[in-house]
Amino acid sequence: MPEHPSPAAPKDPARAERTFVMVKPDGMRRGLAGKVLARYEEKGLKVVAARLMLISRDLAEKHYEEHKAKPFFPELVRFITSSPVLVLALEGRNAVQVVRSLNGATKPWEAAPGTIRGDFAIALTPNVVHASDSVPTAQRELALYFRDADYLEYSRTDEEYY
Ligand code: 3AN
Repeated sequence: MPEHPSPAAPKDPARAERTFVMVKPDGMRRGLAGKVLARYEEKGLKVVAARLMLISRDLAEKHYEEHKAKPFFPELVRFITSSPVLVLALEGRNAVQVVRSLNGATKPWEAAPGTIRGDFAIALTPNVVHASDSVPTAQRELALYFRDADYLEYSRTDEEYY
């Protein structure tokens, strides 16, 4: 590994895992996007795609497909479409697991202090962030929000440490 990899340096496959992250409507409306993004960046994950968007009802139903039969499904769809969200593709070593750890438990009252939900959330539906729970889920969710052309290649100056 060269000390200063050039932007054209071949990508290390171990660092190529990608995950999908969303700063939910509550996170955006509370002005937490910057703090949330900083946690992923500081950990060593690279933003490779990003978009501020209002999710359509159709997309929300696809996103939460696995919860379709659950009683809280209508509330999930209503909430996620209620205001713009920031969607991100993050890349790095074990990106899926790293982001889940940084986010903390789904139920914010179970989320450890120091995690995003542990520090910033107290209720269940507005729990600031969503992130893919496995590599196959990440592939499915990334495909819902991003096209190939949305991913941009660059190297971070601190990449030698990750
Ligand atoms: P995560 O977002 O941590 O992957 P999931 O996929 O189990 O959690 O749930 C999706 C979202 O549904 C959660 N982020 C949370 O906002 C909401 N949710 C999960 N369980 C419930 C529940 N029992 N009642 C209301 N909302 C829930």
